[in-house]
Amino acid sequence: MAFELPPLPFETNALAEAGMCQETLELHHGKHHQAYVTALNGFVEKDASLQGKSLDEIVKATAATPGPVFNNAGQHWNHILFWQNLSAKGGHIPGKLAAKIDSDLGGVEKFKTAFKTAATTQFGSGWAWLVVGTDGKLAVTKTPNGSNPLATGEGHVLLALDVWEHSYYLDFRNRRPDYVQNFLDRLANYEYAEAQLLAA
Ligand code: MN3
Repeated sequence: MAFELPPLPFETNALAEAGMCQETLELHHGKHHQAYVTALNGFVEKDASLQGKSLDEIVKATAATPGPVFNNAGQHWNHILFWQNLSAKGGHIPGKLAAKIDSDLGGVEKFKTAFKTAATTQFGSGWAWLVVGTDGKLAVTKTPNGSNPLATGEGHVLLALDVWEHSYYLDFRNRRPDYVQNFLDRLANYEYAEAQLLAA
């Protein structure tokens, strides 16, 4: 069974007022994410050892020797999460997640500073993450290119932010720090993150 591009959980124009325009979402979801899915399916078709494996299994199986299969599988995995992490009414941190941020990361402002530092110091393409680690504590982390906390074993993802240029160039040009701040304050779906925390 081939991998498929999941539909966005909102219309492509839904986030425009919150800082992510329709053209960004049309290109990012319809072209970039689709290209990862198409490439991954091409590799699976030609490699019997990948057939019948779940996406998680392919990411984990290829993480030690990252090449084109890992890159495209990782990017498919990452973008599935990313779309769930965006909301037109984002930015509000609900109580249970806020309490966990206070106890593990020293408060919301320190969390946002740490996340912004991770997202802006990821040189070149990559991702920033809020995870609940194997020790049960929240942590902010970053990965290059298509890698992710599933591949690195750093824990269960609560929030994912794409910092590839294709994610922000139409809306923020070269200003990655502004894109990250806007995500944290207006786009981040912290309700989704809290649900992931409670399920972890
Ligand atoms: Mn992307």
